[in-house]
Amino acid sequence: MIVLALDVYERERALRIAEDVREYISMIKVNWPLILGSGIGIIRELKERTGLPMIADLKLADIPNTNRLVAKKVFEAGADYIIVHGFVGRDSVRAIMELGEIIMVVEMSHPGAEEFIQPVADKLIEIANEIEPFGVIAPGTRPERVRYIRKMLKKGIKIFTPGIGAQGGSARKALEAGADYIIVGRRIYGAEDPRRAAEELYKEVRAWSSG
Ligand code: O7M
Repeated sequence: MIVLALDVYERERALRIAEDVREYISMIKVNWPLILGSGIGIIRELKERTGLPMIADLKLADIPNTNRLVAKKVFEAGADYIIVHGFVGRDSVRAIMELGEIIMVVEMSHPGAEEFIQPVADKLIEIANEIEPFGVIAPGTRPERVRYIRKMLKKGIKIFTPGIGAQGGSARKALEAGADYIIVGRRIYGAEDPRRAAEELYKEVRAWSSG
């Protein structure tokens, strides 16, 4: 239930960290820093080295045709899931879903999310309940919002919560509130010993999961 947010630039470093922490994580999330730093081929390389599902976090937010053109290349590159924004509307989201599995942003973890995205979270939940993505993004920094989103969201749609660790969110609180996966970046890849950091987090999460 830990998703590693591998936000480093360098290919070698990304591969080394992924291999080091592999046994403690469930998926790897690749965002623009790694894609721009190492090229899109890093998705398949990480997938082959670790055997883990890959999430491409591009937060796509364009017209349906452009979303489709981008998503096609990213799925072809080996991504199992693509993260998309819902605020651009159902048609843009559906265009990507026709090509593969998606995770849709319902509410973000940073303070600025309160300006625009939190006020429309109910509408985004409504879209998610209608189109049934694999999962949604909810703020690990606001467990009360995770609890609310869990309550409003159709059963079976997974909740991914970024914001754990470096942004101040607690893994335990996010999971208690209903998160299925916690997304963690700097707390693992920024640690002096990423393997130990991942192991510690894994134990913390496992201890909580088993009650
Ligand atoms: O643990 P961190 O703070 O180093 O990294 C968090 C990762 O999650 C990083 O890749 C962010 O881009 C991403 N993220 C957020 O931090 N907040 C959000 O609201 C959404 C995401 C995300 O993954 O969106 C899909």
